Amino acid sequence: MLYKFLIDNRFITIMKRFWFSALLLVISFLPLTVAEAARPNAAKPNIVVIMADDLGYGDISCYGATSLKTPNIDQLAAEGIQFTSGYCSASTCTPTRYSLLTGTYAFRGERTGIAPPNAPAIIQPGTATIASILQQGGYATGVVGKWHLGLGGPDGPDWNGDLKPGPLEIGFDSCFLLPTTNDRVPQVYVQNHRVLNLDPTDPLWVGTKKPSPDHPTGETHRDTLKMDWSHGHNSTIHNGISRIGFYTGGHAARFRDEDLADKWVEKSNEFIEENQDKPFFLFFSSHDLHVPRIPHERFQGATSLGFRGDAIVELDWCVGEIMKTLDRLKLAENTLVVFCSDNGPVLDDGYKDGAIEKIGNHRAAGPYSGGKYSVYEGGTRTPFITRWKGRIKPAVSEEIVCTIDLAASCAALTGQSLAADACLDSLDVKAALLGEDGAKGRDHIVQQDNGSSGTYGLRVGNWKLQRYDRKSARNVVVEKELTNNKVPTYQLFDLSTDAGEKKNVINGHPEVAKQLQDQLAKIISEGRTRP
Ligand code: NG6
Ligand code: CA
Repeated sequence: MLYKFLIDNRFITIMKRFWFSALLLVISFLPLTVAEAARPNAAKPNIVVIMADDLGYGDISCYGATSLKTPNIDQLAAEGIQFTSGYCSASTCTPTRYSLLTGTYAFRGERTGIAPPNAPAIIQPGTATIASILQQGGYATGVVGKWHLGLGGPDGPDWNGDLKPGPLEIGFDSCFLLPTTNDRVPQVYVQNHRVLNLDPTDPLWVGTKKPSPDHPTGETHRDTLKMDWSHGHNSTIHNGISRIGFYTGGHAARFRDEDLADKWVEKSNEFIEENQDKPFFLFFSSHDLHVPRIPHERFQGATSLGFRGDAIVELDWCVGEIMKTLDRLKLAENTLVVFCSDNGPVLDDGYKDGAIEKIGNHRAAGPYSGGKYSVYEGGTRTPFITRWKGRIKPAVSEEIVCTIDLAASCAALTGQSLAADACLDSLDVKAALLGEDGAKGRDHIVQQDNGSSGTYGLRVGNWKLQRYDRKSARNVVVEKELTNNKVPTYQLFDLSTDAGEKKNVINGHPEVAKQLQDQLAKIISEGRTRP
């Protein structure tokens, strides 16, 4: 009896201990499990892509600028990887953004050149994009800022109705947009499928012809403008600035150019706050420093470079605000931040804002030639920074990476597989983006200027081939390299000794030229470069 009692008692004690330990175990894992479920983990980090507009390689202090200071972007670079061979795929906006989203070179697509104000959606629903891939992977996806990839069906945007297809039809859960560019009409925000604050009694009309003989334009009312135009940009006037294209109505919906940066920050912060408990993908698409450069009054005069420099300082402020939000919400350690540009720099892009007169010693494209519209390195070799606190070791990297690679690399990073016909030119350079030991970037990169075809650059190692199918090329940007804009079909440069692409060495290296010409022809004809 006593024996049985002892056994029972011991049994109960053991069981008690067991249950207690089991309970402890469960309790100790509980917060982890809840946190794991609620918060993104290493396998599903948040991803924030910040794309500047027309920002050149030499335009920020960590890339060598001394005429202005960009402390927030510099800090990002100091905490992450600063790429010296980071590229965007084209030297104009629409094709680079097309490639960023679809992971496919824009020359393979149709109507992928600089989109006019009434352009229909360029990326069709059903196309895999970096956003749709991450959305399928459980990410909340949002885009805030410049779109410039068209909206609406074949007839173009229905400005007074539903603006679709658009971002929401290709993988974004939400959007808050500058629908085209700040120099193209109309100056309104688009939130999801609608123009924000549109008064139905004052409908918005957008067109290519003067709507009435007395419609004020940059030509008829030039003396009233607060910023004069230098070429193009002489149609409808809004906020004292004449634009590309005509519009009437939608007055309650119109924005002030000065307020754009604040709005992008406000809407991005809202998106991050709302989605802080799940993995999110935010495409922060700044309008800075695209013309008309009208920074907020508090940034006007911040630099000696005029509004072009001031807009860079405004961009830097935006970056700082987004980083502050990540810090405040304790998200910096599970967020991969990518900072990049959509094309190289341009000084006078159609308005007299003093960019040329005030440039001083500032070299917007750094050591490179060309800029926006050009396949010289200055057109596409642009600032490129990745930061993931606690995961990425700070470094400077010479590996070649491109905005076109973000789709495949983010797919790989988050464990998504790509369909065979998706993202045809996006290479998985995840290891290089994260700075893993010995990681390699690309072994080649195609650069293009604008649209479906015409002008290409191909960099392989330190060799750079330029191919001009069109006999004239717009290349008047930062420097004028071409006499009368007439170019031979092919030029070859050795970037190891001639980063500025000043000396065409094609005659001295016919075999290299042939190899690169064949490689480029194959890249174009084979329809894809992703294995
Ligand atoms: C050009 C515009 C330029 C800019 C560019 C697009 C003229 C004369 N020039 O056609 O000002 O708007 O298109 O820039 O109108 S991008 O960065 O969006 O590609
Ligand atoms: Ca641009």
